[in-house]
Amino acid sequence: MKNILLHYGSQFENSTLELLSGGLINQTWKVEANGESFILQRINHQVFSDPQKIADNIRLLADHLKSINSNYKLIAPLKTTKRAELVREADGYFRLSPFVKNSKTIHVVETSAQAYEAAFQFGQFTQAFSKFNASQLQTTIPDFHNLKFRYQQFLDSLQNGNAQRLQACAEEIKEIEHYYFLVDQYVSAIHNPTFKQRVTHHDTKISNVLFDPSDKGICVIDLDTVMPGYFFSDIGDMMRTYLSPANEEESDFTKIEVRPDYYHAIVQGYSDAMKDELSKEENSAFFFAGQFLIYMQALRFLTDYFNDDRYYGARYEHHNLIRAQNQLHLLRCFADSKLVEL
Ligand code: GN1
Ligand code: MG
Repeated sequence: MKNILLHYGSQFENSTLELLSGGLINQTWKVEANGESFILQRINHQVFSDPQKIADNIRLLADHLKSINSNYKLIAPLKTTKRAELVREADGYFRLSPFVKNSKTIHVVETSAQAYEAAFQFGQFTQAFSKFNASQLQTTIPDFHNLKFRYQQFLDSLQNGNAQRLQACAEEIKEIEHYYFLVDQYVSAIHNPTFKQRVTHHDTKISNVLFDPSDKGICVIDLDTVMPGYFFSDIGDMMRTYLSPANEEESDFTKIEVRPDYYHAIVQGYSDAMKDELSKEENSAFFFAGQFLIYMQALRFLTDYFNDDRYYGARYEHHNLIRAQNQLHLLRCFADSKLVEL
């Protein structure tokens, strides 16, 4: 780690590192050097096959903000002494960003006010680029939130996956098939010109928002999956991860519930930040957004279980099955919640 940091200058000679609890894909550390704080991240290059695209995207976005004199806060990575945005090592790519002073991250959403703040921040992020042509961005993970593609990967796993696991999961397979109408709804949405492709974050979990000490949102972080996309991706992942007090790791499914006040907070926060960006059709698709993303995550966990956990990994034998069942349970709770459109 010290070697990596030295690419950024000699002030990192006496630095200390603390591993921050990370996601399933990338790893993150907080670095202290010379009285200043930074964030160091290792990018999983199995998942992001060309990390330079991430850096190029962030630079395009930063240039755009500058060209319109926007004061939107975008956290761009620091450059090495050789002016590179990434450091390549045998075990992946690393990048260093400034740590925003007086900021904190939250790992579990505990109030609907936090859900509102986060949704406002993700809405504001997309809104800040409303005059930017999103198709200029490069795709850092192809077909990342393409539900049709995810369904095809599921079908492929039914053909080629672990036979024993497939045999034991007839119930789950049936349930996944039962929700196929969501794939159809997704396909018709993306063919509908009133659903616009915008600058979309694609990873709207709460730990990707920085908060100030009084729980006001400051900005969003982790721009790896920023690509052209649809509002229902960002809204959907907020619903998937904020509505229930128990997360995707919970194996006691009785703890999973859908909190209506959190749903309304997400819709309100996002709408307040987006102002009149969303079309009438998009405004009627908030509930679809939640179904779309919860379903896609159930599909991805189950597919990975059939593929012997090669994408998400597993900390115990049936980990990805539990995660898939958990998400299917959440999907059922969401459908039963009778949440009406605002
Ligand atoms: C992965 O690494 P993390 O936790 O931010 C995944 C998301 C999933 C999430 C499920 C690049 O995100 O799409 O929703 O796991 N990211 C990638 O926990 O696959
Ligand atoms: Mg991420």
